[in-house]
Amino acid sequence: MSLSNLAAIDAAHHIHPFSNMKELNAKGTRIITRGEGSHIYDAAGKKYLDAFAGLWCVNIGYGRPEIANAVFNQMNELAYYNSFFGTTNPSATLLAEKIASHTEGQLNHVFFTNSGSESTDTWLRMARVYWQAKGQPEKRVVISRRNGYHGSTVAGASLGGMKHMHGQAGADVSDIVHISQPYWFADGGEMSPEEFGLKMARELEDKINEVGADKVAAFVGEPIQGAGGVIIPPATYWPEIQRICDAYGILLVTDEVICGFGRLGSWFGHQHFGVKPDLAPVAKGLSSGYLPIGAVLVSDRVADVMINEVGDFFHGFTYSGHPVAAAAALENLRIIEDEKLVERVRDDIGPYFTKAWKSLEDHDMVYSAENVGLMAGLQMAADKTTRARYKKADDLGSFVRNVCLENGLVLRATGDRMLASPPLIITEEEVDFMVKVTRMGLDAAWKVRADYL
Ligand code: PXG
Repeated sequence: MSLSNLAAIDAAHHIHPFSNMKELNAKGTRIITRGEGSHIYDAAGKKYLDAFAGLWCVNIGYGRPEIANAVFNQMNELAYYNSFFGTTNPSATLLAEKIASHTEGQLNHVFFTNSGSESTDTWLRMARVYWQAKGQPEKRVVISRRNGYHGSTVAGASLGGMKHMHGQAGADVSDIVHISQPYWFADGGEMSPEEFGLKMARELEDKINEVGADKVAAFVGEPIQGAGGVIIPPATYWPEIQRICDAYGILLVTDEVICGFGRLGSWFGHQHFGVKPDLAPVAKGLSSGYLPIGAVLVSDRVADVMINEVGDFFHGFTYSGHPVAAAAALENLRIIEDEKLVERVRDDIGPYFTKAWKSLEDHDMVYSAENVGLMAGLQMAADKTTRARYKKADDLGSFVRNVCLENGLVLRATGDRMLASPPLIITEEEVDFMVKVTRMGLDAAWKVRADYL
């Protein structure tokens, strides 16, 4: 099958997620055919360093035969069985134990889903059912953040703070309200990042008082916002959020779909920031994307009520605890453990990456190049002292991304921020290549910057 044939078939039949299909069909989709280590290859044989790990998920890199074998063996042994009517399968049970073992006792119980979005729907229902069972059914309101991302189901789109998503088919789930994000570059003004972090966290307190603590079920936030642009909160933010959730008896939910499984140099993002969530949705790095699987990690506080007070929780998916997806995830976690990838990000490749990425701050286009572990954002600014922004920010980000792509590097752009999230197995040479090509993109942008002012 020729490349142009495949692109034509795709244009005729395949509707892509988050895509302008008219534009995409006109220019033709890129067809990715192979992956190995930190690299992907397109149908024309062109090689790219995938500094985005697919979609923030291929933590162990592409092409690992261990996972293929684990999946093959599990499919031959037991391709599917459900966990609804008093049954389980060994892979699902052992996976629950394995995940819990990395939460330091904080999140001892696991409910399986197939994606981050399903995990969002699951914890939202669970949080409300928890308060019902505690005799406070009016505690239903969930507070989340503008420019947060929690998935694309109706609940995910409602909980997320993406205006363009709310604008399409609405933010339909009731009793969800939003507060500001801790994005100091954009909104911090003359405040120090520390002052600003406290101010943003205290918006939660203000919102709880406005709604009434007796009506608020939970607060949710990504430890570091991913799709929103790798917004790394000031150090004062999360401890203050924890204080407020404790003071008002609100469940704390950390959305670990991106931060979980090593990306920040800790098993989970909440551990990096030193907070103790009651619930935590995960997906992506749980299987490194080899098969779809997600979960909600549940603390003893919530699980005790769900198990001892609720009775039946009328919720679940045909593929909750799917044996093959669970086998892939178990093998993925074995690899992360055996190859000490979390420690590698914390102590070795993470610090190397920090130094390399930060070196881009000398570039005229760049205000800051920040990261935690292997989750990185680069902020472009039209004026480095005033933090004035390029007016055509979306086009500018796309321009830099396209130059990188032409030169064999996959980076992500969100407005005037460039985002990176490479596989945890990335080598020093690959980091050097990544920074070199990013600099090429920035150099090219500098030459045409007037077009974006
Ligand atoms: N929570 C977070 C924090 C996520 O990043 C989800 C939930 C939903 O997961 P699923 O598996 O249902 O997609 C995500 C997903 C982007 C992008 O453009 C990010 C995600 C998905 C699609 C695009 O950065 N994150």
